[in-house]
Amino acid sequence: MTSARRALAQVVPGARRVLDENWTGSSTVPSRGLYPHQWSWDSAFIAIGSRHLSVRRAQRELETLLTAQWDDGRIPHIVYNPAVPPGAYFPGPDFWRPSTGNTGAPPGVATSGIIQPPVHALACLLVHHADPRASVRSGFLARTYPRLAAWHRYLTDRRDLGGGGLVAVVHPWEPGMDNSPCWDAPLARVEPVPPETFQRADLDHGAATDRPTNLDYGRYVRLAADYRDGGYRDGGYEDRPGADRPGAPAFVVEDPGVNALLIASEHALAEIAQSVGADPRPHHAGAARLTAALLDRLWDPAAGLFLCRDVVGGGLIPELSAAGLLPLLVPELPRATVDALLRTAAGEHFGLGTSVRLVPSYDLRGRVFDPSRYWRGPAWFNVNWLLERGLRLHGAVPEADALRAAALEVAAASGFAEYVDPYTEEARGTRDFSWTAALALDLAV
Ligand code: 9YW
Repeated sequence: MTSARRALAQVVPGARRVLDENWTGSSTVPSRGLYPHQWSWDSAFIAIGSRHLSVRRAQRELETLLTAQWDDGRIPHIVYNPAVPPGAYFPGPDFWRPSTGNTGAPPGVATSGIIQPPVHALACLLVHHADPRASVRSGFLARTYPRLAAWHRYLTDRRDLGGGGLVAVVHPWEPGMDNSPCWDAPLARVEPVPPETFQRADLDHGAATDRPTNLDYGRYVRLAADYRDGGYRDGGYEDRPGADRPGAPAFVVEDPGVNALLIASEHALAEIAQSVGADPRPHHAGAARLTAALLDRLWDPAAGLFLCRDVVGGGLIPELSAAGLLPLLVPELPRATVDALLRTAAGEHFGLGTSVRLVPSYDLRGRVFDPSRYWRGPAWFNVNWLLERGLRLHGAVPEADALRAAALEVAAASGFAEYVDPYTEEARGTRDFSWTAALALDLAV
């Protein structure tokens, strides 16, 4: 048997086992030990895979998350499982409760107050595609459409903190790439809380050399606590420029990955609108506006990559992250930009198809590249799944085929690892990780 065939034969039963073991009855935990609750973008990726096992389960996954939506439209990044002891994960549910005021969080469900990348409309559409007749019969899109539309409205209306038509994130956990080197400069302005004021739970399950540092955590806690204590208010301080704007978050970044995913999801929402008899045109127009703003504000021709914008400090952040390749998911990207991104992906900084088979999360030549530490170098399966889709969308079929084959082989060989060393492809982080299993399954079938 060839290694590609062997990988395929292992992926389907292995991925099914992981997804079954991590299913709680209403959603799927990313990992039983390290991440024992429901995470927002994880659930979107998980549903994309679990639709091949059970469409009803994939629908339930997404609808459990959407039920935790706040009044302002935000989808929280964590929905806590009340059956799990509060100390099993830090920050636990109590952390996010503001001392005063009504946040508009739904009653009866404990959630965080920050967000993650908007992959949900894309996931809902793909779940619908898995069995359109059953989906229509069950009213899945009719139920999810208004919530997805409110989610996108929250992002475009309340999170355009830079005023240039893009969504901004206010915490490094929001773009889902917690300790990306892109955050080093904006985070350096944040005063960390003292380490003795919080108790990390992640180090009980993961190697300290694979995880963010204590200093990172001190800053994450400061930013999250400040946002919470400000009542999760977004905006209202734009007319007070400068780093000391009262009430303004210290960390405000426009990330190309988050915005590219919103554009892809806005196109999916147009298709969803069409199938439920709503007007798709506002979603197409929204996607076109975001695409223009993305090109205008984040494209760096010299790097041949999209970069992050530091809204508080001003200017583009000169770090090359795989998030900058994700605009390949945008259908209306100009051909010259697509070609430049393809050259960058294969070039010395990401080495795709030349020095590595899976794209690393960060510049192989970067000043702080580390093949083991989380989002500072390792290859992640969700990023590679997104890139595979983007390559295919723009006609780079041999590159997409090679990436697909490598992802399947490495997912199975690594025990469905959370991430891998991009050079050696050795497993890092936790094993039996749900989105690795789900996305491998999606690539396999
Ligand atoms: C943490 C659950 C989450 C992912 C994020 C990833 C990590 C939480 O795990 O963050 O405690 O480090 O960075 O993208 O959604 O899988």
